Amino acid sequence: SKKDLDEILKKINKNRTSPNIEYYGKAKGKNVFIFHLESFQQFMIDYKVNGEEVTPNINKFYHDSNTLAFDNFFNQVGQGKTSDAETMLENSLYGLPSGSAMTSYGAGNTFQALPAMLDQRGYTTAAFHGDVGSFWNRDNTYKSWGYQYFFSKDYYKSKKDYNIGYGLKDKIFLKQSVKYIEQLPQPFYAKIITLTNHYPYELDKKNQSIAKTTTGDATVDGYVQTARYLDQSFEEFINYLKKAGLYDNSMIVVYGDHYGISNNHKKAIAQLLGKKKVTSYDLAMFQKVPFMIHLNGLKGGINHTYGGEIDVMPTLMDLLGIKDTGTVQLGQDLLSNNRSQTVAFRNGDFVSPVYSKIGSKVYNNNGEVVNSKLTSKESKEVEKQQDEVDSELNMSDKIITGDLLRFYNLEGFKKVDKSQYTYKKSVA
Ligand code: GP9
Ligand code: MN
Repeated sequence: SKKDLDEILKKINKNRTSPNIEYYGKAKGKNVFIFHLESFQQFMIDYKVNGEEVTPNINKFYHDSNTLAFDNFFNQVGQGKTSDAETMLENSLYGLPSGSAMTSYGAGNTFQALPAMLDQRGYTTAAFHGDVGSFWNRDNTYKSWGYQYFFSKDYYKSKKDYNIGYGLKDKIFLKQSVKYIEQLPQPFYAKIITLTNHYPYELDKKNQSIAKTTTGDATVDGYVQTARYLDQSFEEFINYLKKAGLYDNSMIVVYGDHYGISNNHKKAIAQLLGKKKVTSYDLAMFQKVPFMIHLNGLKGGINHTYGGEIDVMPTLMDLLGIKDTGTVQLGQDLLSNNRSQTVAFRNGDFVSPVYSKIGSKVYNNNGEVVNSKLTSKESKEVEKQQDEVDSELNMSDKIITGDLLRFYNLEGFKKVDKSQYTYKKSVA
């Protein structure tokens, strides 16, 4: 009800951070790319197999002097996987405790999403993906989020060997996407969702350019091979942008949506990380995914703040110079100096620079279990963090399951009219 929303707003208002003036508005009016690296984890950055970098091009981008990268950035998805990542990135709301928010609420709910905000500021907004439009209910949800265009599989030329797994192979997908991107009126906001680096990490022979790992775990060992393919696809895409003259006037945001190797593969993970065995703490750290922002003239470097997908939208809004003093969002700008660094996982566990809580165990940042060593003051601190996490997840669930944004009049924002968007394309 409206009353729930008022209570939530009170808490959100208390947690609002102030933007970092060094970065505020730096991307104002620029084109924006959100480049989604499917199942791509942070540990792959600079990772080598037999002395060979698996993803040299993504590594180069990561270390570019105009790239701002975050090396303590966590995926926070639940069962909704990719769709949870998308929900967090563009709404700063969590996915649900079970199922997918996009599937269950994407069509019916009111949202105040980033694409809609930009749409209302004169941007062209478009999403690109090589799977069918109905997957994760994207074809409905994207309308609610203010996407003017959704180029799904129907928009792409396809032959039998163009596809693998869920859809088009990334290189083929990206090559054709650029033809559409070039025609978008600028400034635009374009989200590009890759697909090939997806479980079970299959790749046709001619696209294999690095040997599989040798953990003996069949679903794990192909991961570096499809990650390498993704790396090459990414490089090709960057080169297209340079050729099209879009590289220099765009903010390019690159992120990994969630783990590629699940916790069911502990032995293989230990081997990949060069450890005897992995603890729950190691597995929590294994949930890091890349988050990088490239923009000409942006002060780059590697930022160590703890954060996650929920924090992306406030970060981008500040960079774009969009006021967020009234928004209903649960994340905080990663560049803000007074942000909280407690990162919630969807199951209520959390990590932070000092203490992390996984199940009932409290870990320090050396990965040691410290439950019995905490002073009562420290225990209280951890409890406070847990309360913060629980309340954040709870608020998010209320907002989504109660469709609370329908009661909220965000200053300067016009309620999205879904009927003005159609993504139809006659299928040949
Ligand atoms: C499907 C793709 C995969 O279109 O986005 O989703 P995932 O299985 O990673 O959630
Ligand atoms: Mn995914």
